[in-house]
Amino acid sequence: MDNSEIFSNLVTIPPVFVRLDGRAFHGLTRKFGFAKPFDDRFCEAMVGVSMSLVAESGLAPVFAFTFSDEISLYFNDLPFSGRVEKIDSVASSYAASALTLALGATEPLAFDARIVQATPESAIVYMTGRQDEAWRNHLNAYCQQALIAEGLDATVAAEQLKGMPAKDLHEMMHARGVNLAKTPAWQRRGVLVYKKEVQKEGYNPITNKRVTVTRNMVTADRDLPLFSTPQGQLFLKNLVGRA
Ligand code: DGT
Ligand code: MG
Ligand code: MG
Repeated sequence: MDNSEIFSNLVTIPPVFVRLDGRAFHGLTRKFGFAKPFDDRFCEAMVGVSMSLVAESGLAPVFAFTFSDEISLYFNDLPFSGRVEKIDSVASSYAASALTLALGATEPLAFDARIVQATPESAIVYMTGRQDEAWRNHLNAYCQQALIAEGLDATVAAEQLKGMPAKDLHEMMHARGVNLAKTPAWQRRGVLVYKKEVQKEGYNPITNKRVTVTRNMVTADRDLPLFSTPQGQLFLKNLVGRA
């Protein structure tokens, strides 16, 4: 039989990132009236989706990193024998469903998905780059909001900020009494969701004794180190090395 499903055998090998990004979320954030430049409820919903992807989706990424409307999932082992179409479509549709439920949305929403081929070394570079992007996005979002509050049209504000060096954006907000180095860490550095080993007190009814057991708990770290520093690089090395 002629097989026209020409991409169905396209496979990739781990490690890889799968990056999900909300489709046209400028519209979604407007519809929901999310706070600008950062909305706690939206961020917590994205963190919830990331936790669900790590713990419950069956896809089993090692960790998830999220900021703005994107989530990067890191895989050391791939589901669906590495089949690209399956991985991208299941990950993005799972995220869309989970976010719809988390927000109580009454209209459908969507994520796109792409695979980023990695090595343990390039994974560290990738994560440092995404956190850089979170910082740039944070600077831009605050400045854009400030200009709009001063009466500028959104398009004009965006034009004015385009290509402005980070230092100048920082200065611009400083002049308005906002120190962008002091905003909540999750806004500046993103949120990491990963499995953390925790010791739990338990009780063995057979031996009638208290026991300490080690459990893997999915946790969200909202106070991340700066990945570009030596401490941050070590943090990433340990993270990427997890099985
Ligand atoms: P795309 O990804 O090309 O389909 O289009 P968008 O609109 O999703 O664009 P993108 O992904 O570059 O930008 C993310 C949008 O989400 C951007 O319009 C800002 C918005 N957004 C993200 N986080 C927040 C938030 O905390 N509050 C508000 N008000 N908006 C947010
Ligand atoms: Mg988007
Ligand atoms: Mg985005």
